[in-house]
Amino acid sequence: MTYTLYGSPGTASMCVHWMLIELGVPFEFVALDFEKKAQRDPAYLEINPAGHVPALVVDGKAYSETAALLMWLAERHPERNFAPAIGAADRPHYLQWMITLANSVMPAFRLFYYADEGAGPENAEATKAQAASRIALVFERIDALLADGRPYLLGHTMTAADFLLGMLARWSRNLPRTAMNWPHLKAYVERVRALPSYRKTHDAEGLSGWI
Ligand SMILES: N[C@@H](CCC(=O)N[C@@H](CS)C(=O)NCC(=O)O)C(=O)O
Repeated sequence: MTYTLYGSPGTASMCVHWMLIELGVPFEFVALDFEKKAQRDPAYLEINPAGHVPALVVDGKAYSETAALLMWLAERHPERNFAPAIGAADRPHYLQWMITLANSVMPAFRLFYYADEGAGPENAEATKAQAASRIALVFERIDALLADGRPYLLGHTMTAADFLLGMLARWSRNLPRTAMNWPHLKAYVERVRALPSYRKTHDAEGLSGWI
């Protein structure tokens, strides 16, 4: 089994990179140069026709979609319990949060950071404001959930959802209200970003501005 992760520092590939580091499995990270539009290179489009990162090549076959990759990696390494088993009591909440983060929060971040894509460059500021308010609504719900003192989104153990949320919290650093504006979410962020695997990912990608 070999893993090759195609990504770009600080982007959606970060949470998959982080999970691979946390899993301690061998992998190769291929950084695409967004400045040179490497994600639109025909050779890369063969790997991910959407022209997005991340893409994960496993035993010669390419797969994409951030949340799907996290959930699949969790299943491929069941010994780490990053996904509640089928039939487990917390499985519905796990699925609910993975879908909410992938389906509501990630697209809102995409709108915020690629604001021209929403309603054209002339409406970019309104698009950003709309995106930020959508993210705030979900952060509000997550903060309420974390208020019971649970260390991770689903409870006492880390799941794939924490890799996704930990990365999305970092993306909020340029929003009018960052994740640090909610007290329980702030404590959560401080907890996950202190994890050795998070630090290692941060350093490996040469990131700054959040730790
Ligand atoms: N739905 C995709 C979205 C991924 C996505 O938007 N990736 C961004 C980086 S955060 C990207 O590849 N941007 C480059 C581009 O759109 O040209 C996923 O979850 O994997």
